[in-house]
Amino acid sequence: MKKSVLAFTLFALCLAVVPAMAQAIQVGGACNDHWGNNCPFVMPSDGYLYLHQMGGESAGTTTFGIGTSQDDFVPYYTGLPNDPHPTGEVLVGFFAAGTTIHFGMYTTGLGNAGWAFSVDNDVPSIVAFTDIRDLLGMGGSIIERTGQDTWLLHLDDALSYLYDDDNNDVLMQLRIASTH
Ligand SMILES: [Ca+2]
Ligand SMILES: [Ca+2]
Ligand SMILES: [Ca+2]
Repeated sequence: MKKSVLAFTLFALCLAVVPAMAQAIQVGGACNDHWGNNCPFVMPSDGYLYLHQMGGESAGTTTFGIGTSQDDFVPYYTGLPNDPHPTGEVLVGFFAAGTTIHFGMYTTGLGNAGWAFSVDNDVPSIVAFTDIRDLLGMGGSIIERTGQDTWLLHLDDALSYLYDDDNNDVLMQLRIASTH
């Protein structure tokens, strides 16, 4: 094969693959808000926000918490999903109606380690906090309303982008209560 033909073939391959990847990311971004939050959870009313880990399926080990970066990350659970600490519900705090809650995760496994944040738009974060192929049938969202005051986050962990986007690595319930 002539060099010029080879170069053109490679160029054509790039043209075919790069838009496909970009489109996949855009589909994941279908539930983003104007500030780049992946599937943002916005407080529907004033209230106390509680988290409750509900297990999950992953070989990785995840610390889940609140934050927008490694610098302000506050952990609430470690050892997810297979060895959670604590196991029961935890209080995050009081938030006003309209507040977007920022979640973060740190995952280790198979010699790797990585972070994902609901406010970040890198590939690990998009896989973790959105449903790129809409497998859950919620328009790309991972936030399932499960009751009057409860929601369930169908999260991938922060290393899942290396393997899959199966939206079941860490299941995290959110509950809002007017008192605590
Ligand atoms: Ca996902
Ligand atoms: Ca996964
Ligand atoms: Ca999984």
